[in-house]
Amino acid sequence: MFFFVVFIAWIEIKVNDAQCRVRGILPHGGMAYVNISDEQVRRFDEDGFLIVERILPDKQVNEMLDAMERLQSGICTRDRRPPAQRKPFTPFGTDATFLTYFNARILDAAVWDIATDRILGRAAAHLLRSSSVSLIEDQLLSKPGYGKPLRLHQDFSAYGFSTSPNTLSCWIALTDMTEAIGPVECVRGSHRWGITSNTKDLECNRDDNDRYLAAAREIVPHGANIEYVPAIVSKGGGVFFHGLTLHGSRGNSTDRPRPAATFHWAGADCRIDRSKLMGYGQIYLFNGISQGDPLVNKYLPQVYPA
Ligand SMILES: O=C(O)CCC(=O)C(=O)O
Repeated sequence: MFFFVVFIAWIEIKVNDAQCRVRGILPHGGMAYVNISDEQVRRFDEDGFLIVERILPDKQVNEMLDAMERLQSGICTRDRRPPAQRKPFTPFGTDATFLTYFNARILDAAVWDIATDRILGRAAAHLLRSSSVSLIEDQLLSKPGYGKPLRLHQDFSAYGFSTSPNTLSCWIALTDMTEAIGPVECVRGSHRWGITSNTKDLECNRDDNDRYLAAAREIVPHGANIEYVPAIVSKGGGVFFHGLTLHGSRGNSTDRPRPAATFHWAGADCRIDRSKLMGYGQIYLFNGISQGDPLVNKYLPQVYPA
């Protein structure tokens, strides 16, 4: 009888594990089950991005949405800024295109826990083929109903302080995506096209396709196509893309806001060039990192191996 009960319990655990994997969560309510296969790494190498149907389970999607609401009301649950930096915070951007809370993890405990998750870090390290990764940025962003496009750009242009472009971004939908709501879209293969100089002022009018495409037209190799792939995923899904992959988002042609989150990691070969930090808004984030050192400190934690 005892062995029969143990056997039934074992079967139940296995069935629960399998169901969790199918639903994209870890067993027993844990973090996202993002398990990147070698085939996905190969596709990422080729395309410069990888769309993943499930990155965060619903519980974490809701936690990120709650955190965004808290920050909009000026509430932080865990202020990690140095005392001299503890000023009221405002989002970056405009009501017309989108509003972004940069580095929300420094202000909100729930965002910190999700952003620094080891499972996500492991996926990032695998895709970057890096022995380790550190988390260098996160964003909570809301594109409003009828928000304007955000033109094509490379995230590496924001990381001039890194000696290597071996960085990875992950954009996660916090609501279900349709083409009409303006999901992020990536340009296939553009991570191999070099670095655009077209980096300023990403806002763009809805009908200004030339402006939307400017960065891609500057660096697309002769004869290559500019092929966009939108991340049309359900909430919790998203896309990993390389720091040099061109991406942007078209206008939101619905009346619904389009919330999303991003996490950004640096590979082991990324070192700091402190001479390029000038103009960076939150310079304390690099406290204690000496010239030429890895991009790791208490604000930019190494999340894999943790
Ligand atoms: O959410 C978007 O529309 C674009 C976000 C983006 O491009 C970025 O965070 O670099």
